[in-house]
Amino acid sequence: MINGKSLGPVCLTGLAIASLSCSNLAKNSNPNIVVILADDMGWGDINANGNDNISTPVLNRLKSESLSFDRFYVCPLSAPTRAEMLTGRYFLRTGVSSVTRGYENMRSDEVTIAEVLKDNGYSSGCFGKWHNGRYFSQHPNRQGFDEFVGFPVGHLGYYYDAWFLHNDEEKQSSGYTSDFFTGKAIDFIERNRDNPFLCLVTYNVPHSPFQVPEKYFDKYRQAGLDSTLSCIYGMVENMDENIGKIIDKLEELEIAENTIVIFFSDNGPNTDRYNGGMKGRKGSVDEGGVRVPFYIKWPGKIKPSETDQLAQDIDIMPTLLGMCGVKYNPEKPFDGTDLSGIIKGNQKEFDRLIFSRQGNQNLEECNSSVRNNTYRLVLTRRDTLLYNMIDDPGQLNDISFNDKETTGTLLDHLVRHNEELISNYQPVTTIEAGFSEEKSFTLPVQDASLSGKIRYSSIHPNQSHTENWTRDGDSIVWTLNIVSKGTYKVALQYGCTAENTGSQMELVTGSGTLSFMISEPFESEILPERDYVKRSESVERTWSWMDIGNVELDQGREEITIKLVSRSREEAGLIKALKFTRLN
Ligand SMILES: [Ca+2]
Repeated sequence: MINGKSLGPVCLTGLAIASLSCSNLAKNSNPNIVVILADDMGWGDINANGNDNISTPVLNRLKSESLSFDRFYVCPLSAPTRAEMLTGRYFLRTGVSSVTRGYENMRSDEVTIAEVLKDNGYSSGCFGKWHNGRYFSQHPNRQGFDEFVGFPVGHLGYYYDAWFLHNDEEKQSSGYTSDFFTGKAIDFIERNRDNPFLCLVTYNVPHSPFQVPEKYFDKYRQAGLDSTLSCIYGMVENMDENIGKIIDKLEELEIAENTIVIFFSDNGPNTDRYNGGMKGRKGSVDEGGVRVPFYIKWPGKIKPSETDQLAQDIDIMPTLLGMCGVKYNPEKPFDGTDLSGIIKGNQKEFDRLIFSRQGNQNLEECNSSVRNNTYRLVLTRRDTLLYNMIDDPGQLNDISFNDKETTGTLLDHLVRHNEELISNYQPVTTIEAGFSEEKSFTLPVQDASLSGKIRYSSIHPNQSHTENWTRDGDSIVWTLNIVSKGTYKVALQYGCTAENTGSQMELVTGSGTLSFMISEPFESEILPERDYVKRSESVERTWSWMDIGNVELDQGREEITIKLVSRSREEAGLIKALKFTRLN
């Protein structure tokens, strides 16, 4: 008996160790992946790209240790680039076409790189800006990321102590956002050091509003740069330091050799500034709007060098799967190309067509372009322009009249490419809610339609609130598709001075009308001024919540309206959002 008792556990322990080391061996053959994405940073915002006014020692070193793609292209705006990176497909196929009002939403049945890697034993985390949909099925947790610490929309209103989502839970951070997201990414890397992981770090800089800790700003201001540039370069330098912390952590954990690190930006620079003499900036389909730095590093596996191979964001997913040896047959075909052969140096560079476009309109109503090794053809609402990018990288001389053949050929490619995309394009702007696993959902006013005199607090609906509730009968309405019937407790996010309390309001849904009154004052305050440049975004304020009662939402199409019935004074207050918490 004594022998039996002591033998049992020994055998079990031995087996457990054997199986653990066996699975670790299998897992460790897959490299970790860290993808770092900047927001509104141009090709020229790196010292190693010829910018003597900015200090980016970490990115300089990363470039020198990487294969640097010097002809790397993304979309003119944020959400489209992110959808293309995540799926390997042109943004219009994914439902995405712009940056706000639901046009940033990616279809939930798109298969992301995180989902594929997860199926292959990876853990996955996303830290920072998401911008491909805020609602339940579009959330990073339902698009393959085990962990999300960030914000779902196009920008934050305030970069200190910001409100963010930890998975589905809303929390308040502390400190400057880039520092905060870096800390969370490092924490994820530490916890996952022993298994393969995908860590996506999506900084929200140097996107506006222009806020950065003082010392970064002061350095550039004292060097004589203007406030805007000082803040932008300060934001980039702070990000550069934070990227250094991530790279140092990989080395400290001794996993750098088995980790692929990628750095790039989501579109061209957000202001006119040094960008290597290229034409265009963020939003433009010219070279400067869509060409960004792209570095890929894998010590011992990727030879540090520079390539002029044309490449783009839709190549990232097929290339990473190729680098990791992950077999995957996409049901929805990739538009991108697996460049792992180019990266390993066993495939010759090749010419190809890189398409760029804005929005979801037909070609006559937007700007578009197509690029190959030699030429860029640009189609605007008025003109068809052709540039020789080797002789004329700044796009100064239109040669379409002299080279009608190339113009005709490229125009033909551009038109056929766009006809196919536009004819299959379907936006996902209707809000989907009421999933059985969904505990609550929030409807921000930025996704509502406003009527009467009610207006947004900024020209950008993103992160705005509504104001000017000054006329009885005015309302705002959200259109939803409710997946399953449920009863919800509803709360209103608002601000209202003591003298403006007492207005009669209504919440109207398909199942009836709920009357309520804003009776509890909340003096909503604008957060302390920390902008270095006057903002076009909404100011950020403090908010309160009030319960307004319970409602039933039926399955199917639902319109949810907040209506001002009768004011007690001039204005009824400020309204930011509605929150629905499921009771059953
Ligand atoms: Ca951007």
